[in-house]
Amino acid sequence: MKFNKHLNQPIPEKDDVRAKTPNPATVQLMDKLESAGCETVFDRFAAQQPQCPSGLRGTCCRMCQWGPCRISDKAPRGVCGRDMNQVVMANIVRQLAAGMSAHARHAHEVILALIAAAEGTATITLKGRERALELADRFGIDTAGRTEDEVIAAVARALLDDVGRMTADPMHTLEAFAPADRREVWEGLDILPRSASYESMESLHMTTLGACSDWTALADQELRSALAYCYGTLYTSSLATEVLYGVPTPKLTEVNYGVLKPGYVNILLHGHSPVMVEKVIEKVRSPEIEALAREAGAEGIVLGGMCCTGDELLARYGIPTVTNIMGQELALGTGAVDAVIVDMQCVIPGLKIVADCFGTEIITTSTSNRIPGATHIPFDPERPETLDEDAERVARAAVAAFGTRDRSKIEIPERVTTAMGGFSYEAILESFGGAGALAEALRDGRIRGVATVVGCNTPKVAYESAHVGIARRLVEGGVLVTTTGCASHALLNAGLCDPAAAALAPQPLRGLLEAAGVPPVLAVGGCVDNVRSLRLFIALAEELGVPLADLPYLFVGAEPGNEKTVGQGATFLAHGISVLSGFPAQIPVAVPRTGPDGELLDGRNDITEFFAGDGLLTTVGAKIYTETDPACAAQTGLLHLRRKRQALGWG
Ligand code: BF8
Repeated sequence: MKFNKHLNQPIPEKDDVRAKTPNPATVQLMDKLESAGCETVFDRFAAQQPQCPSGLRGTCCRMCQWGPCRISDKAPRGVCGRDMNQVVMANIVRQLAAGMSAHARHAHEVILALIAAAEGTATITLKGRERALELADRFGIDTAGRTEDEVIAAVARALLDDVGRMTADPMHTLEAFAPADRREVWEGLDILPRSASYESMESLHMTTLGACSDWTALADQELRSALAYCYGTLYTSSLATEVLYGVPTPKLTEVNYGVLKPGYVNILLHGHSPVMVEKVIEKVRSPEIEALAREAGAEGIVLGGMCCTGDELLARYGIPTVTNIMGQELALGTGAVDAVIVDMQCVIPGLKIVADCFGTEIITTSTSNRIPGATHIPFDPERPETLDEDAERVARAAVAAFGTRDRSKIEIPERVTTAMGGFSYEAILESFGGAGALAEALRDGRIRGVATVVGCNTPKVAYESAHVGIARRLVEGGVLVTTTGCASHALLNAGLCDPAAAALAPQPLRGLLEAAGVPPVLAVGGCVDNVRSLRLFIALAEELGVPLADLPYLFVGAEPGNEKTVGQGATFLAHGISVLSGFPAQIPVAVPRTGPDGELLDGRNDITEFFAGDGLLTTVGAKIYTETDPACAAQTGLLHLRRKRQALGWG
């Protein structure tokens, strides 16, 4: 590990990853790719060292053409006069806006597909009609004289409003799902949002040259955007997907690289939007495509999931997951992958570099995501009538890749892990006998706290070591854990989502989990499904009659990477739930310094004070903890939960 003084933390080198990463299959594949001369994210990260200190601290301003400006002791203001607080906060506001745009585009596609399904222009059989009728009721949609499909289309249009409304009318999802006491807090802070699109626009507007120079107003916009992100992109995507493809229920399966099989057509499903991939699965499982695979000499077809598409398919169908964003190149290193079908987001350009080493076919299916050299068969949400034939073409192209590849480089790590996924909000409550029973277990201490361990991977942390190291210790401390996204893949592959892992929990939590037949880490879905964990937090708070901010809850984002994660953390902060980050965000790290006479100088600054000191704590009741060592991070989390219990008199 090399210590980076600008971050005040060690940075892993490739051998540190080998030594610390929890999945032995990772090391096997890293070695194989290295000896094959195939570069990966680990090599490119090493080549980028040392990374720019100004970028690491968020003090580089590139928001106009007078710059770039680097804020420093020597030059404390940019050319326009912006100081450090303004630059750092503007950068964070822009990151959240970018992440929100990604999720909004995802929501837009899913909702347009829902409208098309309800109006009969797409060949999609709706599997979650009850969810739509529940939403119609929650949104106060008039059902009189309307057919069920017309009601569903009206629900979808209400969801679309929350993605794109340009006026100050209330958001349907926020009104329907946010707790009343939280809404009062947000009203008091004047941070109620209009929609995801509006707040993205406003965030970019406020941070252009000569727009807003009050960093506290930018901080308010960060919180306002977090609420737009939560209700306008997460809720809308997750709920619309449930109406389209059904509400998941728990199912047992096997995961990890070892689910790939030599002699079979191995197809990986990667990205975020469920629309094309659902139809492709239908086609792949048809007798015609299965026959095509056999004609090509394959024994059958294996489907495996990556990133959030993988999380969702595990939840809905028990399709095995393989890996996450930083494992996508490694998966191709097995030499066994014939095709990767990718839609939108978190598909790194490096994927194609490794694909070319092994002859793997990449098929892009989103109009937003092009990869040079890939086969492009996009789903256009505004032309839903071609979905069926396009999916058929995708399935045929994927299977055809089997016959054209060099199959001599296949070496699949044997490791396969048992895992249970599919924990929708309803499924979690049902598993434990309802919200009342679960709330009582939290109050009486059988469950010491509830944490959600989520988010990406980053090469700045030894791959997956923080997710697994923290989650395992939280479980050992009696905490019930939910998970999504790339963290979810790490925990699934580590065996923490196996019901047998209940044995890691102390009594009485162990007994509670065994009686419910569930693992200590509940895989709830993709990143947009973080709202399932949020709904769980809200439901227990309502049962207990205790405000969200007072409960022993924690959001853990131990290996943040994508801009989308900025909004995830801010969402939970805005709801009064503290965040444990395994890595410093791009803000100036508050490092205590030694003064000229050897005295210790206070390392605080306004930005760290806002996020990690009294700033947010006094307004929304939550703060960010940053701990890079997994053991220390878990201790910090457990201490936070214990303090919350003590303040409630729960012991
Ligand atoms: O939305 S956890 S790297 S896969 S952004 Fe992407 Fe991060 Fe993975 Fe899904 Ni979420």
